[in-house]
Amino acid sequence: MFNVPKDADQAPARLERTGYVPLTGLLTAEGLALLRREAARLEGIALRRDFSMACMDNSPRHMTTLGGQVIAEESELLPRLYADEELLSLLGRLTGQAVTSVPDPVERHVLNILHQEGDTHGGHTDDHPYALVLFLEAPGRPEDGGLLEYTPGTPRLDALGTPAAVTGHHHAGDAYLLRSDTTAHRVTPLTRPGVRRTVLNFAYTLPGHPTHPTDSAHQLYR
Ligand SMILES: O=C(O)CCC(=O)C(=O)O
Ligand SMILES: [Fe+2]
Repeated sequence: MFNVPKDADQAPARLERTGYVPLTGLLTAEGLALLRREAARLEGIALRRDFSMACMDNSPRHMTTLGGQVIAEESELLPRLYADEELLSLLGRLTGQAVTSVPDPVERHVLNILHQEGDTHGGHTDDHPYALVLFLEAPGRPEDGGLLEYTPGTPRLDALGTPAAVTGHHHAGDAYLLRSDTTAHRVTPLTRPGVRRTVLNFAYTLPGHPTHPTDSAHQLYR
């Protein structure tokens, strides 16, 4: 399922410095094919969301989502992969910390699909320290949008869209790891029809890490 990144040992320092580590080609070709089939099946029961997230500066949500609680009922593969020992050990190496699963089933593993022109996952921080985002479909060119934008060293949403923010383009089969509770982040709008961006987001926490739950996940993944 996973190719071990070559520079995994440099990841903890990079995460500490910037909050972000790209994991180019993390998924094997077979792993990507398997996850794409699973996501296509689950998309049939996913729900369209179009609203502003009040607790995140009214940032926009225009996307189709499926929450972890539904995924746990409908998918055997995704909960198994989320808790996979090999994956947890890789995440331990990449973070330099003993990451564990998050208690809230809604947030553990979610499916996010941007599939219409203008679709965007607006600015926010996550409730849990780490997000592993796996790309199953992605726009081929940065001009098509769907870029990750994040703000090294700050959770301030108003730093998004300023020179302090950094963008990253990813291809299907790529992934990234984000220190997602203390780094503001968003996905830029798709700029044309016919372009799709599908990700799985696996959330992880640390032993004894305080949770500061917001209502945002439950609004997006009802
Ligand atoms: O799709 C992405 O790259 C980010 C997803 C995300 O931030 C989230 O699900 O909380
Ligand atoms: Fe996020």
